[in-house]
Amino acid sequence: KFENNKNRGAFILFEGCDRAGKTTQATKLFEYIQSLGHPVKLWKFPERKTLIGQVIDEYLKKTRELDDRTIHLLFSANRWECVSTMKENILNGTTLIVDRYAYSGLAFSAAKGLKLEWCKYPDKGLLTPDIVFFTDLSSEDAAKRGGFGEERYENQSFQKKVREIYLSLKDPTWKILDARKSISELHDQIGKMSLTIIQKCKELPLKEDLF
Ligand code: ADP
Ligand code: 2DT
Repeated sequence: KFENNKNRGAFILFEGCDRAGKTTQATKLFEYIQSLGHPVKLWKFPERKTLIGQVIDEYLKKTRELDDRTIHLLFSANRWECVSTMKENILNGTTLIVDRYAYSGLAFSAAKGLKLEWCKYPDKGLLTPDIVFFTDLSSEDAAKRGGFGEERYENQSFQKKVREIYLSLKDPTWKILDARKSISELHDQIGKMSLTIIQKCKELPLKEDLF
């Protein structure tokens, strides 16, 4: 289960509801880490460019209908098809900043009524993030950040359910951030914690034991 991997990169994950600032913070963190000269890449799930990703994209754009379990499994397969590349990057010393991952899979599918245990299974054994930043924002505050978009799930009542599931996961390792703070205040907080984890990870094995 463990690799002997000195000087590996870190796997830094951002999770949270729509509009909570994940993309803003992931991008700022990427620029910051890059400016310090560390090898770093920015990733986003779903990865819409692969064959599976294209089907997911159509589903999100509502040009394709799929059964709830089918789309759940496709989101998971979309992570599995990227995992060897992610692993290769990390073991080569590149830090990955990832925008959404398996926790989004749990929160969004469970919010539709699927059982959490069922939802977890397909992602069991995926690469485990070294740190998870959960940007927390109420659906009311999220709605104030401009109208929701046209994609599936982009409405206040569904986002409220998603947030409840996320918070019920209560993973003690998550760093829960108050997304109402200013962009720069959040960035300072995230930047400091990320540098610490990047140093620490150099000596720690990369884990593949998600869920
Ligand atoms: P997400 O990726 O979580 O959906 P974004 O980073 O795209 O969120 O941010 C959604 C919107 O909120 C954008 O218009 C962004 O500029 C704005 N935003 C992001 N962070 C903050 C913040 N801390 N305070 C106020 N507005 C923010
Ligand atoms: P954005 O590209 O705006 O983040 O929207 N989703 C994502 C799932 O339902 N399951 C998953 O496993 C993942 C990664 C969250 C992507 C949308 O897809 C949802 C919002």
